[in-house]
Amino acid sequence: MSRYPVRLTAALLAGLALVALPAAPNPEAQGSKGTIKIATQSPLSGGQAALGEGIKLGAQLAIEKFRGNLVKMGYKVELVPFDDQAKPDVGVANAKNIIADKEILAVIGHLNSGVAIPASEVYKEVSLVMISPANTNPVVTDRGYLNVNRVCGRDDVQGVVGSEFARGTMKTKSVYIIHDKTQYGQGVAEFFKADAEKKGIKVLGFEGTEEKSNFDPIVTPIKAKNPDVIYFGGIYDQAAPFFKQTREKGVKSKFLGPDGMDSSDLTKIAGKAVVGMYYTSAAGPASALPKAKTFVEDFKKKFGKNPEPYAAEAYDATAIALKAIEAAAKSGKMSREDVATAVRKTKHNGITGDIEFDAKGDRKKALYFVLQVASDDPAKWGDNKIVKQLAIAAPEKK
Ligand code: ABU
Repeated sequence: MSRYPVRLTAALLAGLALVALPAAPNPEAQGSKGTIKIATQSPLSGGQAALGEGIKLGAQLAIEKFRGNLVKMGYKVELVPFDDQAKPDVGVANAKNIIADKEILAVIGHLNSGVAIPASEVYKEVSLVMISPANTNPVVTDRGYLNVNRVCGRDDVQGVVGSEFARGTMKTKSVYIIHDKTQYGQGVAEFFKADAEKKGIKVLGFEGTEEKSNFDPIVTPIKAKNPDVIYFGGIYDQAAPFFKQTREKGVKSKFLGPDGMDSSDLTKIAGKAVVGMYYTSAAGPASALPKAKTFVEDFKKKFGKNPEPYAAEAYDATAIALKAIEAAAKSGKMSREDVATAVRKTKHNGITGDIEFDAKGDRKKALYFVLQVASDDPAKWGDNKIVKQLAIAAPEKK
């Protein structure tokens, strides 16, 4: 819709709306000013679809809940979900289609930092704002782009939360580290390793693999070295079969990992092998978020299942996007850059807490958790025990 970037026309229309529109939305008038689209980008197919679908549904619920004011102003507000398949090239191809659709004023996504980073280079070309619910790699925001924000924490903090827990609570003396060679998985594993070594934990191995099914060649040397802990920097679709096979081979080491483990699909695939394991997360579990109670109830009622981790963050990210678009519409300046500027200034009391962005787009104070898997029943993922809960300020750009 070419009229959004035209500030004068938007201002004129906003002015007319004050005079002409009734207080309650008139269904026939909905869309009279055009359509505003919010895109999501996340994996909706493949092994990481559980988390990706949760992000899409969290955004959908927020649009239904918070679009009222924009509808009253005469806009139709729609969700347009894109499947990035957790693949950088697919995310970038989608991003090119997204920027070509001028009705899209915000992107909620991605799940994978390795997809978000190149895709956001495309959004940047047209100052299209991206609010990430889940991307934790520092590079996402350290580039200092006006259009890139996240409501979750960062791996340079999460890795340290993990190593402190490994040393302090788990009394770990030795660790074997596996990662998935992605920007996220290798990145968080490196942050964990660097701090673990500082704390005197002996790193017996540090290995990257893209293997998804047969972990025999990796498990054999781990078994020989018998580490106290095995840390997996990656995502549950790869970690779950790895953990399962590791236990089947008689390895007794404890398991630990970052937020890539945080999905009910971890237990769906690995079953009893992961019960009792610890993981860190930057996704707020519903039990730690009193304000998320209604969200969880609404989500279950509408979609017939529990929200996966990062669905609540997608809900908050979408609420922020809508609030910013509303502010931009009211000011009569509604270009994509205007919306990006408004997002950066938005303060939001969301279901995951108070959200405010710093100058580089990080949440000023983000939540971090250490959790323990409670059951091999995927439906009980929400019952995982919160062992530690922290709110930590985003690190300054180095
Ligand atoms: N932080 C969880 C999802 C993985 C990523 O950031 O790439």
